[in-house]
Amino acid sequence: MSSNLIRLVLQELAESEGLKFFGIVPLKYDRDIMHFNQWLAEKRHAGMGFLEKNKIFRYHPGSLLPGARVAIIFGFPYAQGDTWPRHGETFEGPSRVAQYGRFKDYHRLMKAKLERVMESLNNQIATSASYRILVDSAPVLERALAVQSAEGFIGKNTCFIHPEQGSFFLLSEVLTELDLPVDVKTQVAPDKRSAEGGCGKCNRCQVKCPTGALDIEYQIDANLCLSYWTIEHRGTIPERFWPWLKYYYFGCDICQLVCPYNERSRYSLPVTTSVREFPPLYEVATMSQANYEEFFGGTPLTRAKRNGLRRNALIAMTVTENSRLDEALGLARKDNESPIKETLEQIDLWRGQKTASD
Ligand code: B12
Ligand code: SF4
Ligand code: SF4
Repeated sequence: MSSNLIRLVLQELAESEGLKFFGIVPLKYDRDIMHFNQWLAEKRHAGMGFLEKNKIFRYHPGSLLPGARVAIIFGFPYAQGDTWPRHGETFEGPSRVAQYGRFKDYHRLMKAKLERVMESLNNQIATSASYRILVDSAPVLERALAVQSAEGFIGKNTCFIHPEQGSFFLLSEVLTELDLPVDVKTQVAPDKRSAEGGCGKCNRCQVKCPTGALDIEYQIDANLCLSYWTIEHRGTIPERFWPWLKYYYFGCDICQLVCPYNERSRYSLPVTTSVREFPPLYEVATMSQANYEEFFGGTPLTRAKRNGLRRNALIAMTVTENSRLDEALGLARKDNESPIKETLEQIDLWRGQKTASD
């Protein structure tokens, strides 16, 4: 089968599963490893010690599958219609969950889809070549791999953006023994904007990031990123970040919502994937282990763990002066668990200072 035909087959198979096929790329990214090491050396990864581990795989993604020759890059679209307000409107509504967190069993779902794509590809080209599916959790630089495909570029918000479809998709890769022809890429100059993408002079994400986490273009400072604090961090959240939990109590989509490439959001979550409704903040702040499993089991929110979500909900209730805050605090005071106990102390101080200044 010719290489053009293989690409068409991959595209069709991906589309039949509600996925996007981005391309076929080589298993190396020397320049990005340099950026990555610099980023770690400058401690921009905050408390994410896991990024310092498994260096052998991060440096040589091919070592995750003996005999691997290339990676095939796929995207799972997840936009659900959220938009950033323009012209003086406000970002209304209760504190929310970032769009990628609103559906269940992403890893299992994606793995099953990619299994079917690869089985079918192997059948069609009559081979039993081995492959390995990487869904989110692998110790590789997924964006550095993806950006070598023919479609897409890295924006100043550090996301991998498709010039026509935006950035609301999760990345997955399949490493394969197949000797497939890799993409020939039209290089996108970062300071230009063209049909292939590029930010040009736009800096909306930098200006709109509420905490200055993107002040250096193309590099994120996780120490300042709300997504880091509300998902990855295990202790208490410094008070300077609290005001922004009125927008999101899990993750943050602001630097993507403001991006002109996402204005059209033509990508959206496949209709077969159901979006989860989450309970009000009071329920989250006071949930038992059993409630936690019922509300959030199988969703990306489990990354923050039960007490991380309770902490976030208590803070969001505090900054929005939720009418059930005292009730929630009363229940939370009955346990001594970390980081709830420390967060309660911070809340008392916060409310004391607010009363003094009123
Ligand atoms: C750690 C991590 C985080 C951290 C750090 C984010 C970050 N930008 O690195 C935190 C917790 C903050 C985070 C947040 C989010 N994340 Co995250 N995260 C990861 C993870 C596990 C590792 C990323 C990593 O290695 N970062 C280290 C930096 C240095 O590497 P990098 O971002 O790939 O760097 C690229 C560029 O910035 C560039 N670069 C780096 N330094 C420099 C310097 C210069 C001068 C230049 C020119 C370029 C350059 O080189 C790299 C690629 O070419 C990946 C999965 C994976 N294994 O890759 C998901 C991943 C990046 N996250 C993802 C998502 C969806 C999110 C959120 C949207 C979730 C949310 N709604 O809250 C936010 C987005 C925040 C943002 N603007 O990035 C997706 C992104 C998909 C996409 N379309 O890009 C990924 C790929 C997961 C996936 N499988 O889909 N995440
Ligand atoms: S996810 Fe939010 S806090 Fe983090 S860089 Fe983007 S806008 Fe800033
Ligand atoms: S908002 Fe503008 S600067 Fe930021 S990633 Fe999008 S196009 Fe690039």
